[in-house]
Amino acid sequence: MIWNEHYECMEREELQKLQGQRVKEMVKRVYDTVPFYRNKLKEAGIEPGDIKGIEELKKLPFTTKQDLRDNYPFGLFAVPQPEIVRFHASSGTTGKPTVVGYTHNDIQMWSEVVARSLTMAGVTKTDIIQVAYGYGLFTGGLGLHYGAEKVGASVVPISGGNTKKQLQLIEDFGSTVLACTPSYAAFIGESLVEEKIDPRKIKLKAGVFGAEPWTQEMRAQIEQVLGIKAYDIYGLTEIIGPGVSMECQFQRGMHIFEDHFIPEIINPDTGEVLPYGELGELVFTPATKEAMPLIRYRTRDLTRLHAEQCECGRTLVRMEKCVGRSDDMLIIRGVNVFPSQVESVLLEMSETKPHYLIVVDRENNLDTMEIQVEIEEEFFSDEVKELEGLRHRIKANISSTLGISASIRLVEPGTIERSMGKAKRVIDKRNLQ
Ligand code: DLL
Repeated sequence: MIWNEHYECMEREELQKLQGQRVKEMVKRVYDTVPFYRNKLKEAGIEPGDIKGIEELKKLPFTTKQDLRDNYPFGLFAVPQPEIVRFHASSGTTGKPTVVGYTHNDIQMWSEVVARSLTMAGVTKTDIIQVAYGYGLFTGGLGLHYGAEKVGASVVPISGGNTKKQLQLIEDFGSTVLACTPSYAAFIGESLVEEKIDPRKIKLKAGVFGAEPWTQEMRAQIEQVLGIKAYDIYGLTEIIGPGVSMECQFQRGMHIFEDHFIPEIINPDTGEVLPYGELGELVFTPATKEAMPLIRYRTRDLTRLHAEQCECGRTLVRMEKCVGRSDDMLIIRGVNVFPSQVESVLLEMSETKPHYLIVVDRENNLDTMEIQVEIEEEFFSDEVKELEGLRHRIKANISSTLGISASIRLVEPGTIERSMGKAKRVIDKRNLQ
C-alpha cells in the first residue's frame, strides 16, 4: 500500500522540477521575511532571482545548529507569531534547546508524511497503534500521533515510560503496532519475558522505531522477542520531527519524502556535494515548511543515499541506516569508533543482551575504553571459566572489528540503566577533565 502514489512514485524528472520550484519560492520567502537569511544570502552574493531550479541548490549557503542557537528562540521564523500553532524543541547536551515552530499547514504536511511512513509499515485504520514515544516538546509522540490519526488507526497515546502499563495495554487493548525508540522496544520485550507473557498471545505485528541509531542485529533481537516486523523511521526536530524518511516493506534503506525534504550528501570537511552511494553528512532543505524553512541544514548524521528504484514502486531516494552522528563519533587512541559498531559486534553473539555502555577515559595520557555488557541470565550463572571465555571472545571480536582493544566487563542482567526514550550508550569521562 502506498499512501500518496502521486508524490511517492513521481518520475524523477518531474520531482526535480517540483523541488526546483519549491526551493525557488522558499528562498524568495526567507529573503523577504528572515533577516538572518537575507544577510546570509547577501553575504554569499546571491539574489533570490539567481535561484531558478534545483541545480542552483548547491550554490546556497549551509545552515547549522549553531545558527539556530544564535537565533534562539524565534529568530529564524518566517511567519509572525499568530500564525504559529505549535512549538517543539530538542534538548541539546549543552545550553539552550533548539526551538521550532509549526503553522497549521506545517502540521498538516507533517501528518501527511507520517501517514505515508506508517502506511509503509502496513498500518491501516484497522490497527491499534501504541505510541510510546515521549509526548511533549520532543517530536516523537505528537508526530506519530497525528500521522496515525490521519491514517485512521486507533491511537493509544500512552507516551514513554510506565512499562508495566505498556504491557497491560498491549495485552488488554490488543495493540497491533508499537511506536517507540528501539532501545525502549528492547526493554519492553525484556519486560514481556520477565512478566511471562506469551508473545503468541499478544497481537503486535509491527514496530515503528527510530530517534536513535540501531543496528540490524538489534532489529533481529527485537523482532524475535516481540514477534513483530521492525521498521526504521528517521527524522529530526529541525526538519519536522519523525517522518523525514521511513523504510518500506523491502527494508533496503529509508525512503526520503523528497517533495518536502530535499536531501544532499556532503563531505563534512569541505562542504562539497558527493554523488549517490558515497558516505557523508546528510543535509536537508525542507522547502515547503512555512514557519521555519531552512536552507541546506547540516544534520551531522552520516549515511549514504541510493537512487535506484525500489521494488515497492516508490521513486524516492533511500538513505541507509545512519552510521551515527559525526558528533557521536569517538576518537579513541586516534581510531574512529561509532557506538553502532560496538552494538553490531555485541549483538551478533547470542549470549549478550541489547544493553551495553561504553565508558571512555584517559589514564596516563592514554585513552581507555571499557565496554560493559549485560549477558543473558542463563549464561551469567555459568562457571567462572566459561564467563572468562566469553569475555575473551567479545574482546577479540571488538578488537578485530574496531581495530582497537577494549576492556570488557560482563555485568549482571538488569544492571545497566534502561531507557524509555533515547538510550545513553557512551560516557566519555575525557570531556569532564
Ligand atoms: O528524534 C525525531 C524522531 C522521533 C525520529 C521519533 C524518529 C522517531 P531529534 O530529537 O531532533 O528528533 O533527534 C534527531 O536523532 O539527527 C539522528 O541523529 C537521530 N535519529 C533520528 N531517527 C533516527 C534513526 C527525533 N531512525 C536525531 N536512526 C537525528 C538513527 C536517528 N538515528
